[in-house]
Amino acid sequence: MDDVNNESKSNPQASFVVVANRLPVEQVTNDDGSTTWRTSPGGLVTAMEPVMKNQDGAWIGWSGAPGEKLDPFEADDIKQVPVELSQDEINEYYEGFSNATLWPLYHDSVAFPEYHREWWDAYVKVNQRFADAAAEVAEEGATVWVQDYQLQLVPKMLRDVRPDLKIGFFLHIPFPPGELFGQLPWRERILEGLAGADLVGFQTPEGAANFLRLLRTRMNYQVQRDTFTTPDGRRSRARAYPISIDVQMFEDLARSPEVKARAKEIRDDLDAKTVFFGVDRLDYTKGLRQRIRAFGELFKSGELDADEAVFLQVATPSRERVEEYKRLRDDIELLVGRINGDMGRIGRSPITYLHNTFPRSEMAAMYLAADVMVVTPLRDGMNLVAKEYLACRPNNDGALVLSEFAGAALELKQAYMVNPYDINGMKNTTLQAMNDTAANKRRRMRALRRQVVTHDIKKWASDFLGDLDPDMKPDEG
Ligand code: GDG
Repeated sequence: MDDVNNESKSNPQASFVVVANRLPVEQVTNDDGSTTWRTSPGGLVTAMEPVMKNQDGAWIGWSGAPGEKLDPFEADDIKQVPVELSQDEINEYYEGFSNATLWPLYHDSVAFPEYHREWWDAYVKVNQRFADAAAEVAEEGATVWVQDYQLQLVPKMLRDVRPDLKIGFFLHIPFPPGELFGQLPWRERILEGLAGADLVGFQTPEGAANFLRLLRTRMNYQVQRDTFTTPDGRRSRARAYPISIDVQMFEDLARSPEVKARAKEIRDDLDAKTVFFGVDRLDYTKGLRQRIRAFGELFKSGELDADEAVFLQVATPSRERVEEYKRLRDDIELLVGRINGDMGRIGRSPITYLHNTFPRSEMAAMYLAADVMVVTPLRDGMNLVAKEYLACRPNNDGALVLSEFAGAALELKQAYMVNPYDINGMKNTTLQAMNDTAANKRRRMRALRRQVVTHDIKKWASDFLGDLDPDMKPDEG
């Protein structure tokens, strides 16, 4: 993490602008009680860094705290342009419309989406604020890349005032089929909002196809292959750009002596022949209920022996103020407690459950310690955890159990594939992954790693930006 230069600039201008719900920085409190900003090294920042540095880039986003009026500042050569959100807007735009309407609706309605007109009003208002900020920061002819479901109205709002810009949009979560999307009382506004971009990117070809079909059937736009024409005659495209990870960074971690030593410590502490591992944000889309139920049954039937196998599940705290997430946490903890209570003994629990966030090196050590990685979302845009596990297996050992409903399943075909709604199927495939021959596992792992190594996060950014503006195809190096 890099310390940030807090020198403020009132009106930064940039030729490349990222617009995302959150800024890539977090506020930290020093020992003396003062606060500074540090860049938080997520995948998106890593992908954008080379472009940002070459291009004089700016990042527009919310700081994460309510009601903070902050001046633009510079962090790690990136101009940070904070957008303010009041507590009411956090409740209605962020926790409400983004996370209790769009999130469940776009994930197959695995939880019930709530529709409230006040939430929509806040969504429009906040999207307008982000669009205004982008319009102010972007230089003449600049490229602006808008990120994710919280900001789907921004492309059109921005184009209305700045037709000179090249506007890209990328959706990190699935884009649902028309049967589900059609529930949204504001469906046309969202479609128009997205269609304001020159290039609309999705995780999978299905997402792009769902969007294009809706443009044709609900909006009467002309659609030909991946190209659509808006009523004012502008031609734009919608395509799949499966996101990835910084493979080299994870592989370097996994090869480092510290992480290797820590992985050994974890294995010693778990003291099991087979370590199964899951790590997810505690989110109802991730299939945690079904996964834990499957493990509970495997331990109960004796197909897994609690003296020989352990299931390590890290559940990262997430959206803790949203009702559905509170319920989920209670359910999961009840389930884990019951299984460990029924099947454990003194000094030994079949499930080690951690509700916590860990540094990236600890994540790498856990990936390295795991014999079988279990990734079983009910629906997921991509799923980076699956790719991170593969990046951390340079010795080509280990096994990946993967839900066919993760976007990643389209690329990671050699995984042990499961339908997370089919508990028996999931149990059988998990056992198969454990018991398969070393040669089979190695063959699968080699192919999986080849896919990830040749499709990293830099290639993702470069493919998208190259299609949006061929002049700015960044260095993939
Ligand atoms: C959305 C889409 C899409 C988790 N716990 C810790 C930690 N993590 C990191 C993982 C991984 C990331 O969080 C989770 O990414 P996923 O892709 O698995 O899931 P979402 O958060 O739902 O992300 C998803 C993604 O956007 C990108 O487009 O793939 O489909 O839903 O990187 O490593 N990281 C650290 N400590 C933790 O405890 N350091």
